[in-house]
Amino acid sequence: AGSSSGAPRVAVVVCLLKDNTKVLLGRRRSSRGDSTFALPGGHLEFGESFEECAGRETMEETGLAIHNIELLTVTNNVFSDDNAHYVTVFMRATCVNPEEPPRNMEPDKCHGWDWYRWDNLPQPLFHPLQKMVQDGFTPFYTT
Ligand code: 8DG
Ligand code: MG
Ligand code: MG
Repeated sequence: AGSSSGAPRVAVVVCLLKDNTKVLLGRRRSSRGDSTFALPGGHLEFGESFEECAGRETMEETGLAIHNIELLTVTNNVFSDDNAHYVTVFMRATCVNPEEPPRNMEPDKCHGWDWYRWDNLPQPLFHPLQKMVQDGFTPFYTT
């Protein structure tokens, strides 16, 4: 809400990978992209690195500790529904404890988290993520 008609803001979101085939998604409760499936993530805070922000937001929202945090790509996103503009930094990471289930730490902002195969993603996806999928982007490790 705060960014309406203001300067572009920086968001950091995390492709949290499981078995190098699945990502963690949650259905949003928000005026921006309500009911769409999105990655964990949020606003970059003053002085933070992308890696620090990825780890902090993932912990705040899912209770999961992450590592192997790496930069994937950056996209430019203008949200017509509430006139917001984000530069979105997409990171990838894996769980420190692969067997630990995600917890819905912010139930006012999310309906809950689950793992989804990239070749069977839920619909509708949050628009910035939908754009990436349409462009053929994948977050996984290649050998
Ligand atoms: P914070 O107060 O915790 O910092 O913010 P938040 O409540 O967690 O914000 P958010 O909406 O989850 O994330 C900030 C913005 O990031 C969001 O409004 C638009 C942008 N964004 C994307 N793609 C994605 C995505 O896949 N997931 C999330 N969570 N945000 C995304 O462009
Ligand atoms: Mg957050
Ligand atoms: Mg968030």
